[in-house]
Amino acid sequence: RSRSPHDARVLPTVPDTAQLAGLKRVTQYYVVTAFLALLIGVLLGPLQALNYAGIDLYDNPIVKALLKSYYQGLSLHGVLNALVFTQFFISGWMLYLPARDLGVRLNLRFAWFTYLLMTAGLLTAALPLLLNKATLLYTFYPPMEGSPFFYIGAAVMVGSSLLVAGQVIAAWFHWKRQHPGQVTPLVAFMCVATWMMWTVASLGLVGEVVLMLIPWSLGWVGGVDPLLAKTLFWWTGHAIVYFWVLPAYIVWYAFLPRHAGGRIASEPLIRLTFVLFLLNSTPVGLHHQYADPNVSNFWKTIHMFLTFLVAVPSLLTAFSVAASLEDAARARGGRGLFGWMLKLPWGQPAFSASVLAMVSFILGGAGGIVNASAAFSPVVHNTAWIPGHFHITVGTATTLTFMGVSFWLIPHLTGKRLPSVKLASAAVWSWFTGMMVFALGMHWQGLLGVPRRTQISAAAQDVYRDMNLKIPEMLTGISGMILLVSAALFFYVLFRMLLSPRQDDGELSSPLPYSEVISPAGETLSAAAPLVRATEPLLALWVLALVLVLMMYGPVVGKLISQAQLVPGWRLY
Ligand code: HAS
Ligand code: HEM
Ligand code: CU
Repeated sequence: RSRSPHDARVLPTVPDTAQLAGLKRVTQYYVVTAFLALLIGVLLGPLQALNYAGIDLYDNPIVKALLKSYYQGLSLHGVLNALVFTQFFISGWMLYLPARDLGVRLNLRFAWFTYLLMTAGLLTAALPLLLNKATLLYTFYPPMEGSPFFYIGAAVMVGSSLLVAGQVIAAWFHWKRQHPGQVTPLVAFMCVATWMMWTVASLGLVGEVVLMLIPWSLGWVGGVDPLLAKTLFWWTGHAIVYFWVLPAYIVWYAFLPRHAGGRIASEPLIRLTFVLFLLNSTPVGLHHQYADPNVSNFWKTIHMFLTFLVAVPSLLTAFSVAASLEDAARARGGRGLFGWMLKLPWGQPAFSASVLAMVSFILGGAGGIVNASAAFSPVVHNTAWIPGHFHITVGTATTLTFMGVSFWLIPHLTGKRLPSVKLASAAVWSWFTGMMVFALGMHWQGLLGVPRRTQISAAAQDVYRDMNLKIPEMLTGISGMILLVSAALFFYVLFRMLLSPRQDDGELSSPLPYSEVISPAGETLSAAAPLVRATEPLLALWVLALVLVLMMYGPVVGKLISQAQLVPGWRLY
């Protein structure tokens, strides 16, 4: 078995114990804040699933006391789950990993400042959400208008994530200066590439919120151009899905093989995958806008082809991680074309969470390619199919992977112990089952023409009378109940773990699960393969990514700016 340079550093160099303890603490704050957001966000999900089963609980006195409307609940659900949970978890995860992998000393004051700023942004945006003053859904399309606090809080939150990006990229530069001619270690490479991608991707949203929505909501300008705002939103809004899923890819590539008892297939291939995401994640956003006027079909078609292209690094991931799993299973004595799968450690929650997340993502990814096809889009756009798609991408591929990570990361950070492998396993399997049933129900309803973002349970009974909706409605309702049980199991395990006494510093009892590599990248650039050398200059590739986005979005945004028509805001809630 060949070994990667990582193996010598299974516990990568740590500057000193105070630095390590501080780094672990700030990471823990990020991760716990993330899961608190998920807890509230997820509790609203079953109500929505019941809505799509034709059961309206929004008149129930308890629900009514908490939520003014279906749409207030849906706004909270989307923002807390998709925007807050992900960003906080990722900010902690992708600060800690590269710092450990590079063995660099971070400025912890700056890390705490960033965490506090992000939390202040979160609270500023949460207040109007809770007061029903920002019931705009998580996409906050104008001319729907909310409290300026919501936009300001959102801007501060996203801005803080860019500070984390800056700190990690700066740490990498520092490492590069100290290690001339060396190949960046794999995990750090993946983190830096992801953060760089996010800096390019977030420009659209930052422009929209800072230049348009904040001045408008403060009354400094009389109106807003809805299509320009929406276009800038999706500049960020597609790439953000890779900001959510690439941290899960890091788990699948770097740590899952270890959980399975196998090896990473190829480091150069992984580096290629992340560079492709850096270059191609952003200039695809128009696939959310096929139905919008005043954007030419020419650019929509270009973005469609670029979308198909950005599926390629995910396909590379699928085959390469499958190879790792097969390697693991055969090492455990697995045989046959498919029989080897039985030898995988399905009862280990840190393993099963990632693999079940990946299984859901096979279907989620296939659905994404349907959505991206301009010919199919009119059938599925704005229907229940779309929530079906993204609950098995962000709602499972990302969320279930992060849940699985928490089972070893929290022991690693805090020196506490996972209280029950059985309950953690039950949480994982029930989440997977619940989301697969949910996806079936929602995709099916979507094909029958049921719209998304609709309080369908309160609509006149005969609106969809001609359709045979009974079975998919039932599936959706049942899935909501399975997911409620699953969430209860997961949060029970999580809080019992967090509230248990600390046993040690977590370094030996729950080390970072680095894996061996079949084809490593090597340590020095001069001896490395051409693909390794070509992927190492991330800064140049980052500039190229920026140029590509400006090429693919410049003409579209330029035309919208030149034809801008400002309209006043609406409050529909
Ligand atoms: Fe998407 C809408 C297209 C990926 C999330 N997407 C959404 C929305 C969200 C979302 C939240 O083109 C809704 C936005 C809204 O509110 O309006 N999506 C795609 C495409 C991909 C894709 C082409 N989406 C994601 C990911 C998400 C996400 C990732 C979150 C994390 N999506 C769209 C389009 C729309 C859209 C349109 C707009 C729809 C509309 O009309 O409004 C691709 O990136 C997917 C590529 C993925 C694959 C799968 C690779 C499989 C892997 C697992 C392998 C498994 C193994 C396990 C090895 C090709 C890596 C084996 C197991 C053993 C036991 C051996
Ligand atoms: C929307 C259910 C967990 C992210 C929805 C909708 C349903 C639902 C039925 C569609 C509402 C509509 O279109 O009117 C659930 C259930 C969950 C769950 C039962 C588990 C208990 C999650 C998780 C995430 C997530 C874990 C992400 C991490 C979203 C987003 C929306 C949504 C972004 C779209 C909101 C919008 O359209 O503005 N959810 N969900 N959900 N969900 Fe979930
Ligand atoms: Cu997209």
